[in-house]
Amino acid sequence: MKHYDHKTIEAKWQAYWDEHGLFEASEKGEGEKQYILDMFPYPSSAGLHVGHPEGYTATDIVSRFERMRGKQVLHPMGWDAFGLPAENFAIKQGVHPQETTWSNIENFKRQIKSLGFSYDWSREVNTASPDYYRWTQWLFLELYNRGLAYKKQAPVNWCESCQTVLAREQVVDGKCERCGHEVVQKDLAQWFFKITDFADRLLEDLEGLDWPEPIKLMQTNWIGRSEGGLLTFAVGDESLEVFTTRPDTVFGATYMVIAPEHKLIHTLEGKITNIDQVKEYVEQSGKKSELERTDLAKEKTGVPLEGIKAINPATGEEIPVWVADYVLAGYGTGAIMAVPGHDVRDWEFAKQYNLPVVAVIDGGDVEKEAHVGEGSLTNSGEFDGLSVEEGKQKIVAWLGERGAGELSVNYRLRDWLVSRQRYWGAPIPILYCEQCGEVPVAADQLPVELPDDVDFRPTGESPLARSEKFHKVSCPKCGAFEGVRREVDTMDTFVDSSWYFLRYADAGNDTEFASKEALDKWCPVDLYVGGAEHAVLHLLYARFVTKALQDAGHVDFSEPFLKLRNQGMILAEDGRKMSKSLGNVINPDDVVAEYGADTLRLYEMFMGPLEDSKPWSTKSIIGVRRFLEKFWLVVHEVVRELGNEGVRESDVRANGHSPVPKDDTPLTRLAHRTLKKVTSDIEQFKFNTAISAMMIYLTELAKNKESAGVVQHLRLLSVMLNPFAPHMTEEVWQLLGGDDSVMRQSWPGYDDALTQSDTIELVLSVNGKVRDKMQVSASISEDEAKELALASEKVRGFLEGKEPKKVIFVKGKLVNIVI
Ligand code: ANZ
Ligand code: ZN
Ligand code: ZN
Repeated sequence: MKHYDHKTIEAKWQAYWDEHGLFEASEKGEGEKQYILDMFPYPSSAGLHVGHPEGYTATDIVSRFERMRGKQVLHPMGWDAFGLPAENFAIKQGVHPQETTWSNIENFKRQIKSLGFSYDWSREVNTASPDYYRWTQWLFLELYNRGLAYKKQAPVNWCESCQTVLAREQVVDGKCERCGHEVVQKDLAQWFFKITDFADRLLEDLEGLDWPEPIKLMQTNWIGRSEGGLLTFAVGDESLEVFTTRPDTVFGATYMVIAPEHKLIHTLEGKITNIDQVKEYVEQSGKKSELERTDLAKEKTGVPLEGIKAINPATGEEIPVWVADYVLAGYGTGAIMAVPGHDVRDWEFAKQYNLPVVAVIDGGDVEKEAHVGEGSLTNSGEFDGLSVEEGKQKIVAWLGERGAGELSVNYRLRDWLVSRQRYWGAPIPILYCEQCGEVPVAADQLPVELPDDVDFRPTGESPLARSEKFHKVSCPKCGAFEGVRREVDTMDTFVDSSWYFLRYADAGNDTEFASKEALDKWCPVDLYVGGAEHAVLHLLYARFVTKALQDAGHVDFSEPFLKLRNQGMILAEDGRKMSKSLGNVINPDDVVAEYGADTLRLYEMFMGPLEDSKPWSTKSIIGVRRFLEKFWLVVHEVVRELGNEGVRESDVRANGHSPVPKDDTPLTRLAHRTLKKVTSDIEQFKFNTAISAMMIYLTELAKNKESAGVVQHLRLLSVMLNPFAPHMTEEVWQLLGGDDSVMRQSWPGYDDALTQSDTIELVLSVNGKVRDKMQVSASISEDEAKELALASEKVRGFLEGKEPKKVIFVKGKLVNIVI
């Protein structure tokens, strides 16, 4: 017998699938469409991590399963290829990012292909190639033309040492993630996408999505909708607006605080008597990150604006105005009314600087701590006695009559900062003309290609600024050649990935980002799988872009991903995170070489529930390999016993090529139960328990090698197991006389009647008390059951030698003996 030689088998079937184009999603076809998508990887130089094939195997199982169920499946793969690591490598080693990226992609593709995933490679996308980023630039212009992309001066995170703007998530504990240098706030002109216009739709539409609840919650919190009031306080001739979720507490506002960036500091500069001290404070807080500023545990700092006072519009009293960095410039109005009696941060600040604390909601002791809970209003004039909710409405209305208040909704969500002072990204398609100002590049001039005559060393300005070639351009508006420069910033890579799923529908299109027909045919995505680390940004951006494109009439749906599932993290054997520095990284190439792709796939699905984090275990991978070897062995033994002709005949004799055995034997009942379980487990993403069920089935098959229907059972197992272990099941299918490729077989249906267990647990009781249990055949007769009950040792112990008065039998359940 041939041993299970995974190398030859896997190479053979990968070539076969390729040659027959079995993974290509066809534009024509009958079945319902299913768009099954993986989050595309960044092709790093480290190559594939064992975490990648976890999600990829899950979607591959579902894709293969759905194809067998007659669906038309679109299952594509591509590369999120722009990004910082390639550029950093270029800075250090002098190798052009294009070169490293393209060779990394080649390596990634080889690795992914070696795992037998059923991707339609004819639709591969690469975000760093001009025929892709041309459409990323087109998207930018679509947004620009609809007023959803704009440039404005804004405080951004800036690393002095790297000389670049950083995304919020690249700032770790106030330091640059790359070099550890302190990050400062800097005012720079940057490009933004107006995602805030979509805040309400982004919230409301979450409801209809089949996504994990924690992810929906994180999106909800990120958008952070708060209802409250905008209240106006007079400060001399100026006025100071604040956003508050607690207008009911306005009588307790004993001071105000503005953010260090607030413009009032400049407008009132002449009146502030300690302006030097204030300016010094403003400069110091510019060095802190948002996290440090809002950290509840950190001591609060602040400086009073001496020489000015505000008037509380409810009490008419004069109150001081402070500048303190626990108030953020980018939220609400960048100023607050401080209510130390009922807000924790205000309370701490007031205690520290000896500011008055007044209780305006009863039920607490504000001398000891802020009372943040419910209660009725007090010290609030005519509003005393109202509840918090009533107070909010009535006080805003009352202040509104005097032009000092209105209801308002505020969002935590900010506009999306998309410009980067970096090289390896899509250039922003905007020109600056001395005559005409900001001018968008004409659509037929796209792509604005990345120049290659650049120096990557960071200087604070995008490397594109120093390319000669790049700026040789005329103004599309006035035709001038002189005094025209291109925008030198590139786009955040999250822009590239905000729309890539649309491109797969029509990846080769060179006149549109995708045709209407192709989008109608395939989109939106039916199933999306990836890590939970993309819970907020990527998913939110893709949702925003979809809605913007819907408004522009380019797509007919409002949500890109109907169903989302997360995969957990695969940890090292020692339970720690796999990392190069710990030397505990498992390379998928080694696993494929030693055990085979089928084993790796099956093992990663067998490790536990998909969404859980779980440690790698070499011992378990060997166990999974043994399962495949056992299947291989049983098939070979049966084939040897019957001969090839015998295999064919026995199959026809069994029941004319029906995929599932139909006779009423325990083995057939097990087959139907297994099929039912595997079917519903795949539907529910419970791949590990599906595999266990197939293992049990195989154990029984091995015990029944000689039985008449065994060929049919083995064929059934190769169909069921095919989505999980596609290569070896093809080989086995062929050995068992199957025609064509097993992946082209229909997913078989089970017979529900045959899934009923053939044994039941029979309960034996005496006078209604359970005394014994027994496994018996489900079809046990009344007489047999009664006989068994009376013969039970345990039952006899309770009969005390008496003759039973009555013996009651309930079919399928119990025998009760009455004495
Ligand atoms: C008075 C007050 C009294 C507040 C009270 C709270 C409790 P959410 O729920 O997150 O929207 N706030 C407003 N703008 C701020 C800023 N730029 N920086 C820091 N804090 C700011 O929070 C809204 C509350 O956060 C507002 O309501 C304001 O404090 C504070 F018993 O106003 B409140
Ligand atoms: Zn840095
Ligand atoms: Zn011009």
